[in-house]
Parts: sequence; C-alpha cells; structure tokens
Amino acid sequence: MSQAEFVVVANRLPVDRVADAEGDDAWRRSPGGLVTALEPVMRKADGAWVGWAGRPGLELEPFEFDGMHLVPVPLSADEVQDYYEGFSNDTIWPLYHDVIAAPRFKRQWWDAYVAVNQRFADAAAKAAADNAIVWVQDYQLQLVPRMLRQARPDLTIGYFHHIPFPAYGLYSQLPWRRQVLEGLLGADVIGFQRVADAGNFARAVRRQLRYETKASGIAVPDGEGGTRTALAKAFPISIDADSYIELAQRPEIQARAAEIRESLGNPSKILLGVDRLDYTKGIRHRMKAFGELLQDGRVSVDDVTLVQVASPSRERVDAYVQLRDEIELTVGRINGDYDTMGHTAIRYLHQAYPREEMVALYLAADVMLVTALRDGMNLVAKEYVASRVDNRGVLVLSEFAGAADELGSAILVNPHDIDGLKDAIMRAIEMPGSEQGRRMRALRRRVREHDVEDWSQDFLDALAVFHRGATAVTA
Ligand code: GDG
Repeated sequence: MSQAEFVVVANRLPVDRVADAEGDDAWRRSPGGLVTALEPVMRKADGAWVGWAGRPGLELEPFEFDGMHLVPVPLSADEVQDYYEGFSNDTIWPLYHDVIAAPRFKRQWWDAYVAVNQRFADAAAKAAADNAIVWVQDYQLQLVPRMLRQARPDLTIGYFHHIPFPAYGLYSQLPWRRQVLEGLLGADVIGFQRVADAGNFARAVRRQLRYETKASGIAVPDGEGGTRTALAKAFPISIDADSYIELAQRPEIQARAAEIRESLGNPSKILLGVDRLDYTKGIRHRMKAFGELLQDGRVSVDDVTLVQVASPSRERVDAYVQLRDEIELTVGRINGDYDTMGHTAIRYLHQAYPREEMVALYLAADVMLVTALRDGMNLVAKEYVASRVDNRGVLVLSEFAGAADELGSAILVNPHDIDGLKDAIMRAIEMPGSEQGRRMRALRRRVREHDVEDWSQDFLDALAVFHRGATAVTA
C-alpha cells in the first residue's frame, strides 16, 4: 500500500468483523460517529486509518474496504486486558471522569499502554507519506503524538481528546502524569471538548512541566535549545445532524414511534434515557429521582413511563459488572413497587439497537434525560434535538456534560441534587407546547449550525497552520 497524505489513528478501525451469509468472516462498517465525521475527509484526501480490528490475536495485512485504506494494529489477549480494559478503561477513564469510580494504578497496565502506543505510532509512521497530516484520536493513545514526532519530525500531528481532562488536583494522582503530558504535547494541535478541559490541561502542563502558556499556545522545548508552539483548544464535537433529520422524517420511523407509544400503553408522557451502561452517565441518579417522584405521588405509572436503553459496555471490567447489578436491582425494586398489570414504571433495555430504532425512540419521547455526572460531550443530547423535526419534546441536560456549553436552552440540571432533578423532570413533564417549541427551535438551530463536518473542518484548519507539506486537507 502506498503512503498516505492523511492518516487517522484510533484505537478501533472503523469496521467490525462479522459473519456473512455463508458464515464466513466479513467486514462491516461500524456505525460510530467518528467514522461518519472522518469519512468525507478520508475519501477526499485518500487517507489511511490505523487501528485495532477488535479481535485479540488477529494479525492482518493492510487492506482496502469501502474506499478506505485500513491498517490493522494487532493486540494480544493480554494486551487487550492490560492496555485497553486495564489502563485505558480502569485507570484513565475513571480518573478523567472525576474519580466517580476509583481509578486503579497498576504498573503492569502502564507498561502495556506504553508498548501498545509505540506499536500504533510505528504503524502510523509507516503509513504516512512525507509531510503528511496525522490525526490521533482519544485517551487510549495519549503517548502516540510524541512517539510519532520522534520517529517522523516532518509530520503535522493533531490529537483530539473525546473525554474530559480533569482538574489538576485529580490529574496529579496519576503516577505517570509527566509522561502523559509529554506524550500529548508531541502534537501540534491538542483538541478538547470544552474550554474548561483545555484550561485544565494547560494548568497541568504549567504545574508539572513548568512550560509557559499564553492564550491557547504552549511553548514546548524542541530538543534543540529552542521552543515550538503547540495549540491546546476546545473543538466541541457534533453529530451528522442531516442524517438524523432525514431518518426522523421517514414515515416508517414515525410510524414506529407511534407503535412504541402504543406498546407502552399510550402513557401521556414518555421519559427516555439512552446511554452506554457506564457509571459516568448518572443512570442511578435518574432512577432515584424518578422512583421518588412515584413514591411522592407526583407522577403515576398510568401516565408516565421511563424507558431506559442501557447498551452493553466494557462487560469485563469489574466496575461495570457492579454497576449493572446495582441498576438492575434498582429497576426491579421500582417496578416491583409501582408496576400495574397494564403499565410499567421503567422499561429497561440492556440491548443495542439499530440507529433507525434509536430515532423512533427519540421521536416517541416527550422528555429526554441526560444526567451524566461527567461527560466529554454527550452526543445523545444532540441526536435527540436533531431528531425532533416537530420542534416538540424537552431536553433535561446535566451541566457536567460538554453539550451544556452549547445547549443552554435545555433544562440544565445538577444530577447530584436529587430534589433539583425531580423538580426539573416535573417541569419538563408539565412544560406547555409553546415553551417546548421555543426551546427546541433554539437547540436545533445550534446543532444544525455546528455539525460534525464543521467540527472536523475547524480542527483541520487549525492543524493546517502547522503544515509543512504542499497540500492542505479539507473536510
Ligand atoms: C465518548 C465520550 C463524547 C448508544 N447506544 C446505542 C447507540 N448509542 C450511540 C448513541 C451515540 C453514541 O452511541 C454514544 O455517544 P455519547 O457521546 O453519548 O457517549 P460515549 O459513548 O461515552 O462517547 C462522549 C463522545 O465520545 C464523542 O466525542 O460525546 O462524551 O464519552 O451516538 O446514539 N447507537 C445505536 N444503538 C444503541 O443501542 N445504534
């Protein structure tokens, strides 16, 4: 395979290995938002995508799929445990989400993280043409920018961080705090979801490394006695709004939404939560508030149902096993106390659904509950808003989700304040249509004006300033 002018490096390749009709292995494009965001750029720039194929032990040569050059990085079963489930999802994930769960610091996990990051960096260095642009994605690969710069000083390197960057007091717990900062600073542009995340990062750099920062610029030693400037800035991610609008306008999806309401016994209000089953999403807080509203008699199962889609996630990490048990116990208790033969309090679905069904659910829901305790952005909030082509429905949104910076016309809540959350849910249930319309129009305007294509374009424009090559990459 020839070398590419534009290279994306992410933990996962944008494809899943599935069985085809004959039972043989085949590839299928994965439905994720990142693929949608980067696909147009990849096609235009004839780019390559470096990532893990999702199966331990699988060793594959680079291959072409659906017009994309894919470069698989192999991971052994032990590496999946130590680098991915361990360091990425049991150290960094809880630490960066304000230690909602306790991060575990294990030296063996760190060693695997370093070794695997080096393998990703080597693969990217091999795939990239002279002066190419490389865009590294997310917290599993924080060391790649520096490793890549050391191997290939000609490259222009961007990094986008999809999750929060924590306050210094928390970040400083990390035994490898300096190495991670140095790893990230190998990039020319380091993108964050919120202005506050970029601020936390700059503060950590000042405190730990004593580098000077000015506005978004950070003076990083260039190894030759001088400095180069790295840019650390917010680039809030978004969704492909048009595709949600298109789905929401399809008659069969609208019919499905009506069918969903019907099958729930036509309650007057449907509340909806859609999350990966993750302790950062505040699913327990949401259920506690709803359970108390039932207990207080402020709502009744005859009128109001909560639908909670909790898609399976990280099922081999202990904290997630525990969380699932707790949530399922809570659902069982609330339903046991309040269900009637005809109506249920919480319709709990530990399943993943096709996008069409998600949009039907968004259309069926009068109130969307996004009560994350900490969340980089939260795309579900934006998907709900984009889908409401009828300008109806109410978004209740945690101020601890990045989306709150843009979606100020939602009902903003502090999910730790259960009384406040209960009042917000009541306000949403009782909100007159005219106010729903006013708020929803403002929310939809924002999501349509700033979609995922703007996000990648803004990031790549910032990166282009550092580019030494002849051609710029455009989204
Ligand atoms: C990370 C950050 C940041 C969920 N269940 C199903 C399903 N989903 C889709 C949603 C949405 C996506 O998964 C989840 O994105 P979120 O943004 O809500 O959350 P994370 O997975 O934690 O994502 C987050 C994001 O990266 C992007 O930067 O916003 O803060 O944590 O698109 O719709 N999709 C389908 N079936 C399901 O059952 N089809």
